[in-house]
Amino acid sequence: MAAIFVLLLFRAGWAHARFTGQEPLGIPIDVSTEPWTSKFGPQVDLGYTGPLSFSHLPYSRCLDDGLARFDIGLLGFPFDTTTSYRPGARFGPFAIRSGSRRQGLARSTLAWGTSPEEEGAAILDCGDVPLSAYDNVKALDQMEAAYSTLLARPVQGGTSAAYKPSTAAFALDGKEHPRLVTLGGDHTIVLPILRALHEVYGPISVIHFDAHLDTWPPFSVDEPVTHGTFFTVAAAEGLMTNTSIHAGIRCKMNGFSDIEHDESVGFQVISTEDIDDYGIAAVINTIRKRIGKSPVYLSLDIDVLDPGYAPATGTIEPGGWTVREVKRILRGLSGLNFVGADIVEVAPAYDSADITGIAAADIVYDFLAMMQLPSPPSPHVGPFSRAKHV
Ligand SMILES: [Mn+2]
Repeated sequence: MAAIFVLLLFRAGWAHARFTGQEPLGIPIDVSTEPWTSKFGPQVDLGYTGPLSFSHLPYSRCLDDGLARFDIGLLGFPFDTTTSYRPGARFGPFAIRSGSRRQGLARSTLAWGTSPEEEGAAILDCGDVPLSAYDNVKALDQMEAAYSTLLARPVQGGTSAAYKPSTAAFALDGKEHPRLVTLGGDHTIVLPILRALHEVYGPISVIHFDAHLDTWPPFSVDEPVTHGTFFTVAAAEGLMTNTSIHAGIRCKMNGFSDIEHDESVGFQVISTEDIDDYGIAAVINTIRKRIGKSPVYLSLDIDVLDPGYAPATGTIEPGGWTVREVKRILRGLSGLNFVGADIVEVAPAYDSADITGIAAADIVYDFLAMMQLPSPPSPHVGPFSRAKHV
């Protein structure tokens, strides 16, 4: 019995030390006198080494860790048992974290002129929620409970003077709440997320990047919740305002009645082709006008991208947007009142050279900047010049 207890202590200490950098249990060894450290000094992990967290962020299993503090948390929902075609998005959180290893949140780009870290929010990888792979009703309950739990945590309040509170003005209790970027998972994960957000904010708008409407009426009375019907269920529960908007729609429809039903669920449609017919600025302005100042949740299905950029997904639709186009639209949405975001439907078993996971991780980096900037960044002016924000 004692041996088991000691073993458990050792395992807990090892795991804790590995992910938090804190001292393990036992007497520390003076590593500075050892051959490795005396010769090479303290070293950090390389891009391709070390335990897997998003962009090498500190990692905590936040649901079990009462000491975890964050303003923006990354949370994995490894769930894919309500997909209609190819499964595999339960491995999405792994693929997105794996794709993020070469990027650092302290590093800026010419396009942003800043970095997620520079904008001041404390960002933490809160790990994955262990969800039932056998019982969808239970899994949805687990997702809602996990999301609600973390939404109710106190915020850290920033890592620098650049930090700007963002949610207290919209929360029903008038308090600042953490924001979560969820790594899916199939698209159904949005239903329990919207349920949890509704408790804190009341009805909110949704910006939905996707090739598909996801507002179809339930296919059967017995099975109302799928990754193509969850928005209809959410609307019936009163979770959304009627000022939501899709971006990138190009799916084959059953008829125009699909669009009429979509409008009744509260959505306006920006199609994939609108970017060619009206231009990027019009796409951005249409979204901003539709959302206005209301609290808004952004959900991005990786299948909004062309399969050439993102083959690793469940319901492929050829002819989509480029990664560059999506990134440019996201920059243009900076300053909207985001209460959370997700990226879903990354199913890495269908990937080629990790390109989908890397693209998804790059988009999450953009979420983390977009959610903090008060307005879109100024365009980078001319070759090798400095953007306004720098
Ligand atoms: Mn979808």
